[in-house]
Amino acid sequence: MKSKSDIGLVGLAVMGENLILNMESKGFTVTAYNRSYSKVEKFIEGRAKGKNIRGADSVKTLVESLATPRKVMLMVKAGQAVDDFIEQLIPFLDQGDIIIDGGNTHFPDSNRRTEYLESKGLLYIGTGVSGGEEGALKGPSIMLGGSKKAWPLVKDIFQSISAKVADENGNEVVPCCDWVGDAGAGHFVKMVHNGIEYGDMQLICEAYQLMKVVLGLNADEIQKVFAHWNTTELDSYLIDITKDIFAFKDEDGEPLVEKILDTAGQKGTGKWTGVTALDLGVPLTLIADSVFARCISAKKEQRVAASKVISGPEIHFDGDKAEFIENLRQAVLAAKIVSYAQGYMLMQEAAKEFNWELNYGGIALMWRGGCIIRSAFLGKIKEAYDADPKLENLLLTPYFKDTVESSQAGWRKVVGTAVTNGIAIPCLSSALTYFDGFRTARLPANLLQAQRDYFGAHTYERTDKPRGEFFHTNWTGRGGDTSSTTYDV
Ligand code: 2AM
Repeated sequence: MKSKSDIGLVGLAVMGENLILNMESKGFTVTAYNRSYSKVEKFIEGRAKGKNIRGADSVKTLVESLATPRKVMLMVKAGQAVDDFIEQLIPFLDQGDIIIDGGNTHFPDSNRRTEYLESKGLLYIGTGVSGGEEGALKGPSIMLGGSKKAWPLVKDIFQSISAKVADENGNEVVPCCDWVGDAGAGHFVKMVHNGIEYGDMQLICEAYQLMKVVLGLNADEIQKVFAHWNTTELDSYLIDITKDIFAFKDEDGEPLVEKILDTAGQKGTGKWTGVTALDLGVPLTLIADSVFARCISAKKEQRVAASKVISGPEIHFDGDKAEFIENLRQAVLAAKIVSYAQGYMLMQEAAKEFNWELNYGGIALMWRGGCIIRSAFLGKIKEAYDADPKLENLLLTPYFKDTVESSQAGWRKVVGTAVTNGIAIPCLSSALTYFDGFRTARLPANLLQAQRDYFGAHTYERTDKPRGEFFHTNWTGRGGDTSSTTYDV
């Protein structure tokens, strides 16, 4: 074992342990530390035995065991525990040492901590780590942000342990790990990743509901559809596991999925994404609807009660099932494109707001492997941003524009069939509504502005006058000519 460790890792829950084992397997020596020391002993005597991993029994011994500049990665519970550990570490660290938070941190905390630690002469990294327990062990997607000066010092470690995807010659050498941007940018991008994950999952669930309820397909038939979809542009980890879920039988030979209660849980990252979009004024409709879909699913008792009181249409389908399934595939693909276009818009708006220079093509590349939303499709996004790093909206690039245009007839039929049959498809339909709004030159917001001006004198701009000139009308003859620039209602 080297006399000094390359990195220290704090927090021996399963993600932390797996990251340590992954680092060690790539030739790095790691010091392991945990608040409760018993976990260190158990790890050193167990999974870490015989490996280049040393245990530390205090923060002091942890720091003393590290080569300089020291690198300490925290994999502890997000929130106060991270701040507490930072405070414990600071007295032992020297200028230029690096603290890395790899937990599920909300990005404003990483913005704050970067500034705080830089003010003390230290460097900070907030990084998203995606791919679950298996990813942590075998190759996660790693999205780093914080003090840019720290990047060259940790690049080798993180790119070595990350997932890899193929280069243009088919060799699995391109790391799904890159520098995203300053301060909380890494955790921001991880948050958007999770929001997109919510959307992708909900789209698949809506497709399942239509196949089951409208077409009357059974689990085996649905399994075959997803297996086929996975050979198309929808090729992705989530479609792949969905196919496996439909093949999985309970002890009595029945599909397990049909026995699972239909109430979805959530840990809050989808909600953060939606709230951030509202804060920044970005129409992130699909992800927001996927969060609300989980919320309505959680109201099981209310839904069961309502289902007994409120009636809907009878299910009726006399079309061609194979044709409908192909339309459905196109609908999922088109809606997914809308979702990613919206997610990228959110990142672009955040970049403006927080003064980040985000690496958009690199983000698509980081998501190509290792993480939950990994898919072939992300290669196309990378190509689009490589061709035009200042791209405003993915829907305007040739590949995505052509795909959505050629899918839209099928997409509209699917949404129409769902609406006629009374099947809730919040994401498939709201994505279509967004798409139609986005491609409409004149929306009815002229009337909205008139209403605002009527009741609140909020003023409006005119089509026959230059932008930036505001008008107020005395709509009723009562009131006055005073606009809300002087008073607000
Ligand atoms: P523990 O084993 O001592 O509980 C995941 O929960 C990891 O975060 C565990 O390693 C846990 O340490 C650590 N953790 C949770 N809350 C913490 C806190 N307030 N301070 C330090 N570590 C904490």
